[in-house]
Amino acid sequence: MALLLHSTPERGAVWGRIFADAGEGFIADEAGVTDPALVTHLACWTPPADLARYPNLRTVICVGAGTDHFPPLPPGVALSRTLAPGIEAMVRDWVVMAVLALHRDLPAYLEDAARGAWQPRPARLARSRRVGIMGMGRIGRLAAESLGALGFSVAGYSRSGAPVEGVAVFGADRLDDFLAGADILVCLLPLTDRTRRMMNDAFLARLPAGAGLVQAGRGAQLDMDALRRALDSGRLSAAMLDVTDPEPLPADHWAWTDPRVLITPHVAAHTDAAEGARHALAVIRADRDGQPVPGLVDRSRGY
Ligand code: NDP
Ligand code: OXD
Repeated sequence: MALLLHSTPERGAVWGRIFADAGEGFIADEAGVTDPALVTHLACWTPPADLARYPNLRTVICVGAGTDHFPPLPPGVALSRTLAPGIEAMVRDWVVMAVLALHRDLPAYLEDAARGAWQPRPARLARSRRVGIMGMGRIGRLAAESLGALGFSVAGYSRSGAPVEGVAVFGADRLDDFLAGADILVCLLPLTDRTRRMMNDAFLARLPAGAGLVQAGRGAQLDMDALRRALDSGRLSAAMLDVTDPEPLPADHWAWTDPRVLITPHVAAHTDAAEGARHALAVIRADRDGQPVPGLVDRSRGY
């Protein structure tokens, strides 16, 4: 019984030490597989092409939080996404940065600065700004807590509408009400059949005039042409994106040079190697003990 890591040598070195300390079988890369039948777990960002090579494979562990890029797995093989406090904290930090940037007009000040223009603008109190977070999962809840602590008026939106303490959560049947109250909209949704291209012209038109958009989910959720139209019409005042469609965003894409759009290249989080290894150990042990596997992805709903 062993875990095969399909990743970088740097990650392999950290995982190797942690697995050795834990007394668990570990293979640092495919070249080190002497007997494919020994491989019971595989950890990777993108899986190797031939998973059928491993007849005793039980779980594939995605070393990140989102698993939308995973192909179908062989029958009986479970998919686990990495649950790591570091991923969640890093995305939360990025979202707080982006919301503050839009709240305090950073895109406009950067544009002024490029021209050497000293041009103060009126500022608003955080409590007068309504932030709507789409996706009240592990990251959305953390972001809601931090933004609430900064004084923003925070609402949430999720498929189930499950309650979250201190946040008004809207279920999928109340999208219109949710959007109408989002001065700054934050997307922290997984990419699924339902959320692909969700943010299109009709969707953005339901936001208050001059709203801000913060996108840290997945690029394919936002129609980039609709984003441009919403900025041109004034429906949106500015946007900050960590994920784009496509990725990488081509060097000549309009969004790079539009002063209303701030872009980071999908860097809101990366998985700390040690945290990833600890998640993998938890998966192996839960599986061995017949317990629910942490981070189990429900592939029928897509997350
Ligand atoms: P979770 O699975 O914990 O939460 C997902 C949330 O989205 C849940 O609240 C869920 O609703 C909601 N949801 C799913 N589908 C819909 C839908 N169709 N309509 C409304 N709500 C929906 O995920 P995480 O918080 O851990 O991560 C969210 C996403 O963030 C990841 O899937 C990934 O795409 C992205 N991400 C981006 C990173 C970056 O670097 N930019 C880094 C890490 C993650 P319910 O509660 O009812 O199930
Ligand atoms: C993730 C990511 O899903 O980095 O972990 O996007």
